[in-house]
Amino acid sequence: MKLTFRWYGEKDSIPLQFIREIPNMSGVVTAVYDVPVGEKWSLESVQRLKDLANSAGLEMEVIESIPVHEDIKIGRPTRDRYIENYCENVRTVAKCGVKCVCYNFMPVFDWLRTTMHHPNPDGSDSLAYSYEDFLKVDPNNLHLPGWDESYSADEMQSLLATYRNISHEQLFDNLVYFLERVIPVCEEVGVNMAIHPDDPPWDIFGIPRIISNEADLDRMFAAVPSTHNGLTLCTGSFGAGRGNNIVHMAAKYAAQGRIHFLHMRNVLWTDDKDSFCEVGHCSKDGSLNMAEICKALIDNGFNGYVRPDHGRNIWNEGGKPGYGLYDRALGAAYINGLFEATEFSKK
Ligand code: DNO
Repeated sequence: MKLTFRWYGEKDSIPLQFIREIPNMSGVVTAVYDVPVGEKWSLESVQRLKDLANSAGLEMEVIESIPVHEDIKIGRPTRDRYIENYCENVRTVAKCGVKCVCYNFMPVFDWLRTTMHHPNPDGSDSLAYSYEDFLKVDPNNLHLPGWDESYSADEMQSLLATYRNISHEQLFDNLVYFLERVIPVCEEVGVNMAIHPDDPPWDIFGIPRIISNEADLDRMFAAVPSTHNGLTLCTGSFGAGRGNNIVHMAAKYAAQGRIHFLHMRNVLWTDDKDSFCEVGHCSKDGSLNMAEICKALIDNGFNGYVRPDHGRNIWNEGGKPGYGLYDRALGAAYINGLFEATEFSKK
């Protein structure tokens, strides 16, 4: 595996040198953040990120994300222009040595939590989703740090209204339409697309979500079989869905050569509904068996990019919720240990 770390570009408060000092760290996962969704990224802006990473001794082989414009997800006539831009962006990042692009196809909302500061028994705090609190959430008044995009209340309302008239089938067809045009470019330039699952993996606010479980992935891969059409196995996102067997999914999609990117984190299911909170990375801290997941991946030939996903807020760090340095660095150390031990035990 290749260990990587998410870095939010020059505005990130975490210096590249600190990332470089994490054991076994190979590179950063980043994006161009100052171009509106759907527009083209200049070669210079991507090259600048690469140069910064390289001069700190880090690679930049993974982009997270090139966001997908809502018109593509909705299937508006303007989608063709945005898809062309998307293809152009894939070509541009490939020119700078990028091998993997993480993206999602969630309407309007990327990850959703009901609190950014759930107090944990160990004194840390973390992101959490509570079924009870979700019932009180007003979708028109959400402020969730870390998203690729944010909307005004009016835009949010009109988008929600549009999506309430879009079925799962239509959304899926729009994903296939997008992939049928983007994947050939990826084949040409050697980039793997890695779709990020819905987080949490179920419909929210009455709008459809289509990458929530194994059946959804199978349908997507059947429609566009190229192995450049792959996934980001986000253990925490899929793992919030109690019907998802992550060990089985890890084994199956690793064997198919479709896991291009791995987000490793644990979640703890906190009630008998669908509430969960984010915890430390170790198996003992949460509801997922991280060692079994790692073994399933390695046994089935996984050798891709990995990054520690959201950490808790520990040691009074503050900063971007989920994306502080400290607990993600602990997560990286844990991932190193898991992979090393699992690989060693196979010898
Ligand atoms: C959350 C992240 C997601 C992810 C996007 C990919 O912390 O895992 O925001 O970057 O869904 O497009």
